[in-house]
Amino acid sequence: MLIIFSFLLSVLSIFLSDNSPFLLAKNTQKPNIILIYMDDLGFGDLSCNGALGHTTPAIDKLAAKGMRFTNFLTAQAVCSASRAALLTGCYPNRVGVSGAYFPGSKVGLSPEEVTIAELLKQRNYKTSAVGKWHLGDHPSFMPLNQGFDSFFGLPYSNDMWPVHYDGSPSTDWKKSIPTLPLILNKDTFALINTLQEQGNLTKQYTERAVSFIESNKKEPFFLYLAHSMPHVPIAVSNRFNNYTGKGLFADLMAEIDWSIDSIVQTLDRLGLSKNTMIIFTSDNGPWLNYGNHAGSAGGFREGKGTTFEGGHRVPAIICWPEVIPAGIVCNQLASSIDILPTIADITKVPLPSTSLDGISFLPFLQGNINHPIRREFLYYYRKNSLEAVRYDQWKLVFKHPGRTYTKHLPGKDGFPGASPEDFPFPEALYNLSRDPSESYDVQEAHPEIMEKLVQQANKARADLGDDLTGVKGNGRRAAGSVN
Ligand SMILES: [Ca+2]
Repeated sequence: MLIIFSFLLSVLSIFLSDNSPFLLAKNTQKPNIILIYMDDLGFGDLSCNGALGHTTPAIDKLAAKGMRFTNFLTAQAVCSASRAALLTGCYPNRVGVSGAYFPGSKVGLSPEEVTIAELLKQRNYKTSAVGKWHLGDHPSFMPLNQGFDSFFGLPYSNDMWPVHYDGSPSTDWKKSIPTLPLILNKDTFALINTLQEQGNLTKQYTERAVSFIESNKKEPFFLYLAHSMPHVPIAVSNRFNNYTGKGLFADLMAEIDWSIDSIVQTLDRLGLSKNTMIIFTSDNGPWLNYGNHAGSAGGFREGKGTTFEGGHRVPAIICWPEVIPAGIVCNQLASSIDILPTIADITKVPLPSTSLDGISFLPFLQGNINHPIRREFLYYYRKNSLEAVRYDQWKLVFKHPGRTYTKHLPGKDGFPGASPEDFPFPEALYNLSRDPSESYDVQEAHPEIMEKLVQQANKARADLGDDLTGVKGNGRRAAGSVN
């Protein structure tokens, strides 16, 4: 009897320990998905991650209702590259995208690449992109050609305009840049001429997002809300002007927090909260040389435009009450490139036939939190330089010229301080679990780890190439281009 009982118990435990996606209930196979992508928001800019200068109560509450990641990396610490990776599930250099595209760019994310929106169209989702695009502003690269039914926002960054840091008309090279256009679908909806007008962007995006949710409450939808802020120049709407008494950056964080709260309240009001998956993250770390107009990397080294953790480690929260247990903190390594395969896994859409770099973390969201999501990560920057590789907590940084903010006085009130681009960083091995700020080299103590990481780097170079060692790589695809 005891033998039969223990046999039944072991069968039951095998069944219960299986977190494979087929255990998702039918109604959770088509959740609404809201992907909120911030611009230049640092790891240390949320109060749930330890922010000191302001609080973000609505975002903290979202984290408390879902899962907060503390070891989540953007695929590359710069605007266009990170967005290409987010929407395709690939390292940006695999899909030929690097850096930040300027207005009139002749290249963009190839229309041949399959985006999250295009995947979800296969399951009849309604899709909308609201906010900053930045994957090429030529009509053939814009959101309506990448799986989105509608678009409202800026084609690129909010500092790509002929206006000086203090809001006066530009007198330098920027005066040749066109006036910043706010686009509705394919056409110019309004021109943004002043900082005061930029101050309405967060509010305008939020209103569009809310209205999209309201009009699609009866069918599954995918909303990609890519805020332009807190990328400089920062500005707020009238309501948030001097709202906190702690300066413009704190006022802006209050408005961003209000925006997230508005989305959450809308879902609650429409009864959609339980089966909507909200993903909140950022494209890269803070642009530190902007001083009081920049965010915080929360103690991680350097910031945007570098392969140190201050550039790559970004806030990440996923809330989906129907599936994810509340209040979980996840310190497993994960990346924005894992979002597309996770969404494909949930919605049972076949992955694109081209090679992909992301890994589904659905089992993890379902509670299998002790199993690693991914163990490896490649830190590429510039055109195609492999500046560092990662295995678990180990990070090998290769000798490379790079941007540094360290030991340079930051700017103030919209004016940048110095951030030299060619600082000679030496090779170093860091143990991120003992030394999260990458401050001491442990190469000599861990020759076996060095060997493993060097092998990992060589494998990556053969696939994706590396400008630092002159390896071309054979796994890269071309960006889209126009004449
Ligand atoms: Ca950015």
